[in-house]
Amino acid sequence: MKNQICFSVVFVLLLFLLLATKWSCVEAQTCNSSTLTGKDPPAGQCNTENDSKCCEEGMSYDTYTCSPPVSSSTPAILTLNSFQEGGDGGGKSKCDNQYHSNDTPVVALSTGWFNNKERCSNSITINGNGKSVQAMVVDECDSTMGCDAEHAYQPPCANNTVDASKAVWVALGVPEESDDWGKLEITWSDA
Ligand SMILES: *[C@@H]1O[C@H](CO)[C@@H](O)[C@H](O)[C@H]1NC(C)=O
Ligand SMILES: *[C@@H]1O[C@H](CO)[C@@H](O)[C@H](O)[C@H]1NC(C)=O
Ligand SMILES: CC(=O)N[C@H]1CO[C@H](CO)[C@@H](O)[C@@H]1O
Repeated sequence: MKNQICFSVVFVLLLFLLLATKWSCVEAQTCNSSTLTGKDPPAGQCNTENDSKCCEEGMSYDTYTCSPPVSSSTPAILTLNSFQEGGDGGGKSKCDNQYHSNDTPVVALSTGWFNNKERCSNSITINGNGKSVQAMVVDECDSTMGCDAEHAYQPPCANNTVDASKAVWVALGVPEESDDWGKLEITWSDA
């Protein structure tokens, strides 16, 4: 009996050690920041719908593999994106390989927060402009790549971007004429 308890204790300790090693390995998969050099998009290829930025020849753009830590009130920058066909979001959304109407509250998250589709189809709660809205995660706002056809010839995203459909902006009550429209400091959390 005593041996059995001893064995269990050792087993639990070993298991703990194994998990701890695994965790530290995940953490050791460290954040990498780098830069990429912009190229001018082919004529007429960059969609500037609603002030979307296009890459410029020779410009240096920062890239990030990680995002800041997520909490119950994660600071972020809300930007505006069209997830519709032909919109400035480029192709179909990564999570479901579909387009989404501007009237549906959906978002793309920076690469670190997107975390290899971990948050796909989950809702997040966005607080901004004194209001709150829930939106579904459908896409990645790629912080590691950009300035190519896949990314609609736009620069890589920042590491703290919540790129949202028009419906999110409307739900937060941001007036379309205001200076905040298209770029707003918000906080978000997993819903
Ligand atoms: C960081 O990313 C860049 C670009 O993807 C790559 O060239 C470089 O080797 C990476 N560095 C590390 C330490 O992973
Ligand atoms: C996020 O980007 C900022 C610069 O905008 C940088 O200072 C910070 O280190 C980045 N954080 C991570 C986790 O990569
Ligand atoms: C995503 C978004 O808000 N798209 C808008 C861009 O501007 C055109 C024209 O004003 C609107 O029709 C889109 O809804």
